[in-house]
Amino acid sequence: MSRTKSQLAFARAKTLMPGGVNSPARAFGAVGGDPIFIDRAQGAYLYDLDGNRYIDYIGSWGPMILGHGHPKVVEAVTRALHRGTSYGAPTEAESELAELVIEAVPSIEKVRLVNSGTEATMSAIRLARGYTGRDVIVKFAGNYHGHVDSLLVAAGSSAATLGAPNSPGVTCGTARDTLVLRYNDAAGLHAAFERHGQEIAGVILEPVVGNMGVVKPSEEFLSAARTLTRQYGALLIFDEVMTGFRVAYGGAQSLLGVTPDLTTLGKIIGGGLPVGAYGGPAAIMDHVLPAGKVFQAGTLSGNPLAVAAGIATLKVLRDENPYPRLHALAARLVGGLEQAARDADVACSVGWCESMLTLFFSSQPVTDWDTASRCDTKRYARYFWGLVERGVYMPCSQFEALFVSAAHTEADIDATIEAARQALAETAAA
Ligand code: KE4
Repeated sequence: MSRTKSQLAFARAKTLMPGGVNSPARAFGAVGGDPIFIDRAQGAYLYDLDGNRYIDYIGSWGPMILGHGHPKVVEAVTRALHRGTSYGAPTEAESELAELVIEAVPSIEKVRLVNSGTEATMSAIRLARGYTGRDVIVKFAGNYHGHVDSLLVAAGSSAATLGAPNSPGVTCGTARDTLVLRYNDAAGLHAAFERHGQEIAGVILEPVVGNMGVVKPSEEFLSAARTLTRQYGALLIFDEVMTGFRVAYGGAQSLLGVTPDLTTLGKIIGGGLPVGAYGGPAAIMDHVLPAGKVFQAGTLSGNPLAVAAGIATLKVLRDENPYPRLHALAARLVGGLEQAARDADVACSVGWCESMLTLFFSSQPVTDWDTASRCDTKRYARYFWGLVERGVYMPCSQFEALFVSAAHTEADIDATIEAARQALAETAAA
């Protein structure tokens, strides 16, 4: 496959934007080589500048659950476009999207629309701090919540000590209010609350993790998070930016049977355009300006085009219910990948929840960042490129989820399994 035009485009982009991209995950740093520049997308497929076609499993990192260019989304955005692109004033469409979210997620009585998942989590932790009057936020290694200063923090010297910045520009003062614990470690969470319980404003977690690869919570861990936050008067925040409307129409909380105090959303609720949201009980959300005193604002929040794409997407998900078929397609892919890894004698394990999954290059199950970080990322990189050469576009990092969309077919899944079989055999030989 020639990718000359992508290489030339990347050389130009690097002279204009840091690293030639507008989000680091896209720069292929984790797999090496030059990123592929996309010309267009349709259904389950991406087409690069050189005309190569790929079966797409990144789906814009989650939003494209219906596939690219769904006619109802295209029609809704086109119709909105001709009525103007932004007003900076309230519209009925924002209430319609809010109603769809509130109907889908019972723990949400009121919701505020923003422009990204990062804005949603940043606002949710500010609200938790404003509502409780406390400072400390608990997060978990391997969970990513966007580039919020308070959440760009590495674990402190020992799990029960407050965090240290893990990016230049994040101050020690900011990091000091963040506690980073081990995911799926109920005992560690108990210890942290015993030591800091009266200072903790909120606990934020991915209820099904996508950002270390797909990792499910243990019942004990999730139950501890719910019990301890309630016992100490802290808020439990489910970051469902990725899992919201992805693993079920009601999100991961509808599958796990645990009700958070706040939920953050993004990705799918914008249907590929910029929308994030945070929501919860009115008693908490009415602390947000102008109903309350916790400040949060945004010029393009509730943007008519983005909201139109979100409404159209959620209505298709609600009315056509693709979830059983998404589950079946993902199950077919999981079975095929596991068999291909066994046949190639490559040690792999799978993390999977509905239409998001990860093939870990690890002989042991991945349950937290410690086990995830022991994966063979070099072999994953060879597997990634082996698939690219065969027209399959997987996440460009071992520590990401792949996504099956409603536009994928069984033939796409079978072609992917065959490509993976060949790519895995190559990695075994390397
Ligand atoms: P954004 O600010 O990128 O819209 O959302 C941040 C965010 C928050 N919470 C979760 C659970 C997320 O997964 C994300 C963003 N996900 C990454 C990929 N795993 C986005 C890709 C990128 O950064 O380019």
